[in-house]
Amino acid sequence: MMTDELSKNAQKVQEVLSGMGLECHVVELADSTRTAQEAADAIGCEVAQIAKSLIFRGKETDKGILVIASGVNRVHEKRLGRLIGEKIGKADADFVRQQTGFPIGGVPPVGHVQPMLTIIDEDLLQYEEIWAAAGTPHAVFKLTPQHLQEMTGGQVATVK
Ligand code: 5CA
Repeated sequence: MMTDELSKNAQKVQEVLSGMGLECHVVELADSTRTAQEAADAIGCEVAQIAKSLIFRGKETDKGILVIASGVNRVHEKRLGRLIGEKIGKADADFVRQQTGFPIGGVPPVGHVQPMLTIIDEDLLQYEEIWAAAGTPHAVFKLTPQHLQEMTGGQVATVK
């Protein structure tokens, strides 16, 4: 079930995608897409096909780090720290909002107020189609892993 008009945040994400010349369409669903499990249930896809955009925080530099992970994977923080050369911690809701401009549960892979170092979970590359959040806990869009790499310039790595 999609609504005709997108909410403000979802519209913002749609504009970013269109501005990049991508044929991606944001859809707003009646059901919650706040978590990867809820998003998969609402869409009717595997949880592993959900590209969850997670924000971490560099403990020394205080920089935001974006990890786009498969919905089934838990990010191994020590491994991620070794990869980027800095110890990392979890971001709280305020930090997420400050870095991305979006609320937890709706953080998209692109269109953030602060461009961030981006890591892409290699496990996402095996799927023909994946789904990402689009600005609200009810908005998502479908894309390919190739599109995800192009739009974010992210580094593909093992994150789990
Ligand atoms: N819309 C869905 C899938 S498209 C979504 O955004 N899923 S998510 O997994 O990327 O976003 C939820 C994530 O936000 C959780 O995995 C968790 O890492 C983070 N999170 C949830 N609650 C909090 C909180 N209170 N503080 C910090 N991070 C949180």
